[in-house]
Amino acid sequence: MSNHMDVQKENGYDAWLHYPRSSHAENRPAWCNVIVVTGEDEVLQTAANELQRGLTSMFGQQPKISVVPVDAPFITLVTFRDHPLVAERFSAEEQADVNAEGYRIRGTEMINPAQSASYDAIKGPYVTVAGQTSKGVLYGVFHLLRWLQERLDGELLLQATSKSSESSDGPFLDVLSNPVNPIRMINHWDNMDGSVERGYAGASIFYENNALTKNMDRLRDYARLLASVGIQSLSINNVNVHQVETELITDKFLSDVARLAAIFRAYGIQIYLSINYASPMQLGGLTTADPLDPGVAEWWRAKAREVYAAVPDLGGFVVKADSENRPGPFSCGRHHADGANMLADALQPYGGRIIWRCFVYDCKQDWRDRKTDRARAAFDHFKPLDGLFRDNVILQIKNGPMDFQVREPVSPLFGALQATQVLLEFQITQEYTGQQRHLCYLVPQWKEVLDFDTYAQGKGSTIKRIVSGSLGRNGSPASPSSTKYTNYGIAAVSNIGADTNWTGHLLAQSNLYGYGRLAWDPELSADEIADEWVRLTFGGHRNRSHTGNSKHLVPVIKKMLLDSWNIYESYTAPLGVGWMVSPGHHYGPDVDGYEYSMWGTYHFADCRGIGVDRTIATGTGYAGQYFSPQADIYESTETCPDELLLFFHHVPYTHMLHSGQTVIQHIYDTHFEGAEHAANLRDTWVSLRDHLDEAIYAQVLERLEHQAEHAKEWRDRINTYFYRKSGIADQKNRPIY
Ligand code: GCV
Repeated sequence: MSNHMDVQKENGYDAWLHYPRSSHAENRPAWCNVIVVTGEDEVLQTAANELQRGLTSMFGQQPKISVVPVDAPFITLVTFRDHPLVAERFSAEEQADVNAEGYRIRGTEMINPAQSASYDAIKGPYVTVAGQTSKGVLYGVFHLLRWLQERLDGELLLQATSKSSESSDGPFLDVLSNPVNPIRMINHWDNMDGSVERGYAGASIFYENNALTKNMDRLRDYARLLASVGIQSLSINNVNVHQVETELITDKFLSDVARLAAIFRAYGIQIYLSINYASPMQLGGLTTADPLDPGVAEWWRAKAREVYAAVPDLGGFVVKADSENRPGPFSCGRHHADGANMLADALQPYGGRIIWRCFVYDCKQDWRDRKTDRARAAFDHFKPLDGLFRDNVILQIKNGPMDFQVREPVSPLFGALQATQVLLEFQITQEYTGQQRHLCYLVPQWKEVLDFDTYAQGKGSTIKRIVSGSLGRNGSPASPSSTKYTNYGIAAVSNIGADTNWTGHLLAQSNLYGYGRLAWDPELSADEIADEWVRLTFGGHRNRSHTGNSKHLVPVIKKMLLDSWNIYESYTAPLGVGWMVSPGHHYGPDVDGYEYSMWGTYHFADCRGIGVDRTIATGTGYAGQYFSPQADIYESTETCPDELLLFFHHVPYTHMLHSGQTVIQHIYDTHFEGAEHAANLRDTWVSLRDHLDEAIYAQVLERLEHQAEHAKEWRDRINTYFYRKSGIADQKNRPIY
């Protein structure tokens, strides 16, 4: 039950881990009394502590942690290796089905003493959370806590979990879950001065005043959030590595890095450092950073020795090279495989990885030159290098060919690389999708990316299969376990900061949660993930419904989330053309903001039409970077999907869309509707007022009110711009200026 204190301190800090006290705490299953831990491992201890913490919060009674079996119902946390009764609980096949970070959970009624060699005194049900590794057990614990919360919230706490043994046959709980993506990573763009590049939730939680933060508790709480959704890799500084951060790999900061690593290690999270490619010059006083120079390679080998002496389990380095004015191998006339491989060789003895970003393009192009196309750049740079990278190099590729716009096609580089390990890069921070002042639940967008079929090896060559490593590449079947490294997966740019509720907009927590859940299992739907998140976040004292459960809130908030991406898209840049944002900070409408700049992001609107001709026949040829049939689909206006039309084609305003509307009328309609829908989001939230904790209600309302106003600004700027350019009136005669 909620109490006054809970309500007073409610601020969103606990996010989806707030474990509200159950109003049915008396139904606490007997097996929640004791947690039996077999094994000494640090992550296993974390798992036990997390379970204890969650159960105590939900039921108001602290379970005992024991290292020996007890003669009463209990939960046991074990790795298969350490479980004395493992063969009884899970067959060899059942164990083999669990991968390195997966888990099994099984809850059954009492063991038949005849079957049990050592636990023959147990009465009643018991639950086992088991994995090959303690990390698997930790993820299993968070699963179990979700499972319990769902049932408590819905008043569904199964009788079976506390009933007597006689009436039971079969387990009351039986789960097998394996993460689909071996690497599930978060990238921080945090600077040591405490700022966060493209951060919209306050300052960095890692650094302040060019030093490591003193607030280690906050970091630990962040580790909890990440581990609870299966994140196991974390890069802790901006890919734009400035002067001070260059020194993170020196003895000035390595002991701090080691302290950070220890905090995250306890939650099964490996940290990575972004490095400055020119470090041998900036730190080592060398005259070159040429990857083929033996002195440079030796400098990095010595550096790796030093870094790994301080942090033996460092994941490796993340590298942004030759991109947006960062140094890289191009300046020495070398290509990116030369650069990446030289670093990879230095890290190889320690099992370290090089995560090499493919966001490489000419950021000083001439806007008059209509043949140079930024969208082509990643493919043009990296396709020729396919197969040349070491085993411990992974290429990190943004989901689209431009830069995290609200709508872009999927990068063709994923399909094109047939013999190179890849990591997909998403952006959770909402740089171009409302900067956490607008609501934009991004999971539906990410789902579309993951489900996209590249046809690289025929039908079914989806992005999710490529990035998980499960699509055989280069003719050979996929088998990450047969290689030394399991170097596939997903990374995403963090959306958190020092704001109390982590993400600024409380509802933006759903994107962090959703990213983790989707990286674990890309088959989960956007709806399922939203459902989980809303239940976990709005259960208990955060709502004031008389039942204390989130029944009333779930469908309403879920719908707000699920509609929000399309709403945001509808009042911003139309039909996939992108940009139209204020230069620099990227917030708010400015249709020509980037039109005459060097950044390669144009819409080419004139009095006749709009869009970028990226066809093979008459344009930049970008459409030809896809396999057939995608290349053919994009090449023709007849088949190109409406939502990407202006990304691929320059068309007259009177061009008829598949929707049956002209381009110009579509622009007017979507912008009027989009602004209305944004206002509806606010009104819907207002309708929930009586059900919500006051402070939570107010936090979100403030953002939604701003969004509704700002959507009008977008609507009027875009509509007016195109009315003035085209001279074509709105069929419905609505106000345009
Ligand atoms: C970290 C975009 C952003 C930059 C970012 C860059 C990148 O250009 O605006 O802030 O730099 O992407 O991904 O490297």
